[in-house]
Amino acid sequence: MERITVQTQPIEGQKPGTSGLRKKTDVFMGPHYLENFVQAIFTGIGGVEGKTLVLGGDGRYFNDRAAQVILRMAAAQGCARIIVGQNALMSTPAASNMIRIRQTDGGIIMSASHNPGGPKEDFGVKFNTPNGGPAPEEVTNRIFDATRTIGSYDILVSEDIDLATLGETRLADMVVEVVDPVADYAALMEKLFDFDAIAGLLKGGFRIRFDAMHAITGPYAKAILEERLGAPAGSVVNAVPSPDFGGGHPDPNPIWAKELMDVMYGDDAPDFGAASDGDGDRNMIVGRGAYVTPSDSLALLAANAHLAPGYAAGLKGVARSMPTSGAVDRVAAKRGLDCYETPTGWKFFGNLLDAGRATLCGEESAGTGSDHVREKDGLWAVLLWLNILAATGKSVQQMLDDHWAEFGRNYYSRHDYEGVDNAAAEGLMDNLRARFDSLPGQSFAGRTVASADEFAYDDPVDGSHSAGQGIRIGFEGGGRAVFRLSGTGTVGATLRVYLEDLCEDPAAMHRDPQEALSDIIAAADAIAGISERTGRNGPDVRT
Ligand code: VG1
Ligand code: CO
Repeated sequence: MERITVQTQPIEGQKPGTSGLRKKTDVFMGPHYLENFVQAIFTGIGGVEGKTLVLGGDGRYFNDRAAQVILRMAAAQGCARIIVGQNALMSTPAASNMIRIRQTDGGIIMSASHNPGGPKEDFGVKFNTPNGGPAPEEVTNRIFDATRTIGSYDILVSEDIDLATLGETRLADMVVEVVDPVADYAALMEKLFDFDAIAGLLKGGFRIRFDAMHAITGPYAKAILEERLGAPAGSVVNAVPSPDFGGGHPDPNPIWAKELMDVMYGDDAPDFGAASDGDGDRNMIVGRGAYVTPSDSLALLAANAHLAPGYAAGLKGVARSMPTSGAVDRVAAKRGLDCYETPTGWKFFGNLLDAGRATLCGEESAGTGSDHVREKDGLWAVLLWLNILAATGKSVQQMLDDHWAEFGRNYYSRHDYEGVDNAAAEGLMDNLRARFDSLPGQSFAGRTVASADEFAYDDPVDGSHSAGQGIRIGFEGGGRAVFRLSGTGTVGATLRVYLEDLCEDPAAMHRDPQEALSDIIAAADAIAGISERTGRNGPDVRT
């Protein structure tokens, strides 16, 4: 086996976004593109010599080829061991768990998460640190710096490594350990939740439908929900990971998981439905005729997590990303829990979890998780919900009704404008920034602005500062509109507008969110000039 040094030069734009580097697949497949970025990761973490890493991905197109390249580069650079999921597959939360239980020096996850996959769609690579979490900004900045100075990379010339057979092989001096990607994760879930209670619920005729959206959670959900917990075969649908996710968009929300929504709102709907995303860290929860917004799900899990064995001792605190609704804050206030507000992206929860300040975390984008790993975790959320339903004997709708009766309801919706012209999107944000002083006191669509600013975060654990994390407009009476540009897209800009209003009137808990938020929506448009500046009549996606 020959080890060679390949000359290369920096490639523009290899800057990790909200969660790793995501680009069109053909960009990633271009000359040196993947190799440059992988080398930058290695350089950014001080080299891989003597280290142990985890490697896995969500199975999207190019996942298998990319894995071979990463293995050859690691072997050429003295890496001691790579623990790789069978067929280079591993969900993001399972990879986080593997990094932790094997105490590795980190891991590389090949995924563009909820972005579609295929030759014409998206691919991505991210590095997770030894705590199992996405690399914090200090590390991604070092990686980005390395992409700008790279001149060469070392790689082995070798045959492909067999990743289908479990067990250990060698690539030069490096051990390649092919593992079952599901087993350790399933064992962790069994420790956290009352599997007997959930199995009893299912045995009693409680029907579930889990939509894996042709992505990585298929094998996990089959093993856990059907094989261990006894849900009837067929409860898990779209369960075989496919390189293009069946031509779909593996993002669990009412738009992209419409097939599931139709079943859950149709005749003879099951009691409980759920879906996950490309890499298995997101979740959508829907009862019979009852969609649960992710912000409500976080609040409801925070209020009831103690019903599951893994959280019986109570929570140390909770955290949510800034654009996530304040529903969880109301739970925290009533229960006397610390509540943290972080920028968007799971990497900002890592320090709080490591320091034992928060147990549950969540984002409005269908991400919930806890200190059991350092990523959000789709199936974990599904199992916690099932555990709570088994313990209370309530339906999803009853859980929501009781929650709103106790804590009030934070009506919430996110409007996404996708593929917007970059300059138009930046212009919209800049225009808002320039008006922070003049907006308070002005009225738009009947709502008066109380505050206007741009969110910045000072990490309470390591003191790091992150600026420019989203523009917040607060209205008198408690409503809110937040404006942010996405950091995970690959074409143009995606403008996200997050809309929220608190309702404490018991007679008004069952309104359609779009209708309940109509004046906040109109005010947000009037303040930012969304339709005028983007040329769009309405959002592409409302969740
Ligand atoms: C989006 C979500 C954010 C999430 C991120 C990664 O980021 O809004 O909450 O953490 O995706 O999730 P952005 O920058 O596009 O708003 V995943 O499941 O795609 O890793
Ligand atoms: Co994801």
